Amino acid sequence: MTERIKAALREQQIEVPSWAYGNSGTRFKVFAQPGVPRTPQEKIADAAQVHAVTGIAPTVSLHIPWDRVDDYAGLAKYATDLGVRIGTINANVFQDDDYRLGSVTNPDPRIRRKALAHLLDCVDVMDATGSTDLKLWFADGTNYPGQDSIRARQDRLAEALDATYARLGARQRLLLEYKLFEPAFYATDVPDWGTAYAHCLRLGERAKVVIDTGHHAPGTNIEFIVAFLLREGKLGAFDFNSRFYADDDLMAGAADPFQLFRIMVEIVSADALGPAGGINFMLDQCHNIEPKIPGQIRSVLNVQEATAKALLVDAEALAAAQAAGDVLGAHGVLMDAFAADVRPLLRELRAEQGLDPDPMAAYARSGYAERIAAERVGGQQAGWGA
Ligand code: RM4
Ligand code: MN
Repeated sequence: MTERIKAALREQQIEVPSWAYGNSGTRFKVFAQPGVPRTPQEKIADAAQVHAVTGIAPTVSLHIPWDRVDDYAGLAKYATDLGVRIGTINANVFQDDDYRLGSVTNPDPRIRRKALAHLLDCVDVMDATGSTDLKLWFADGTNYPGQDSIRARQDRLAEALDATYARLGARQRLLLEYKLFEPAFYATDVPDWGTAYAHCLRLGERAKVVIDTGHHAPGTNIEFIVAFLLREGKLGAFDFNSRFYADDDLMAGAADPFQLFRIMVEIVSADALGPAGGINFMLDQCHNIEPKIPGQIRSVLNVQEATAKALLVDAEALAAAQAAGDVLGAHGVLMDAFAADVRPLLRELRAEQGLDPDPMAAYARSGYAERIAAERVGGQQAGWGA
């Protein structure tokens, strides 16, 4: 049993976002931190530290244009030299004055063409970096009833998605992310999993839905969405983070570790944890007040802990209780796994892999934080672009 769990955990991979290492904040204030990266290279170097101590975060997502460089193949080589790889390419069509009324759904065809050109540019970036996933999140929507035609915007969205999908290489996927509201407050163009699913279904086999855990209405049963999309073969990725209120982007597993466990239970029960499952487990977070690299390490560990607990669920006992209609027995099997302390097992696993059993302490001891604070002076600190 323990060996089976360890084998599954050894296969697990979590992808970190380049923007988590840059300055971020709310619309009220961005608090700068010492040692913050000034270039995409420095962000990748920070991500490499997370992988070095956790052993399970070998890829880093880029966001274009925040991570624009002249030589993407060179950037990919830079990453591999540091022991990590470039993962998902995130398109950004939400920070240009032209996009006030939307990007790919904008009523103005010139602006729609501009947005689509950026999406296609992102596929060029993927070709150069060897990335297989293009992640699309659109800030598009309307603020007032009557502002624009809800149906026409869906038509425009479909047109842009078709053109982007057609441009993908045989090994590349389109990941469509949804979000309930913000920045649009009346009608968001991709507000929920159903909308994302319908577009992906029409597009084809290599179009999949991304679940950002912070993008739902309060009380939404996210593990139901996970189970449903898994069953349909349409779950492509997660953007993990925690939320108390809206899209808070706090550390995964911080606000509701039980929810993260319930999500991972669905993943484990569908046997979708390893690379063969085709799910990209990404973090999408901002560390506004806590130090960024330790914030990422903590988040990776939180996902790993939730996964270990999910792997502990006694599947046979659960199935038997469910078949017998034993409500409390079945619930008890799940709660037993959630209540287990998996930290000793994870320490043991890390020691076996030649890692420090305590990644947070290992990073603190490494002196990396002090070194970047001393070295990274001058220049423009990276930020999430607001
Ligand atoms: C969005 C969405 C995207 C992320 C940006 C920064 O709300 O979650 O995944 O790329 O934020
Ligand atoms: Mn996201």
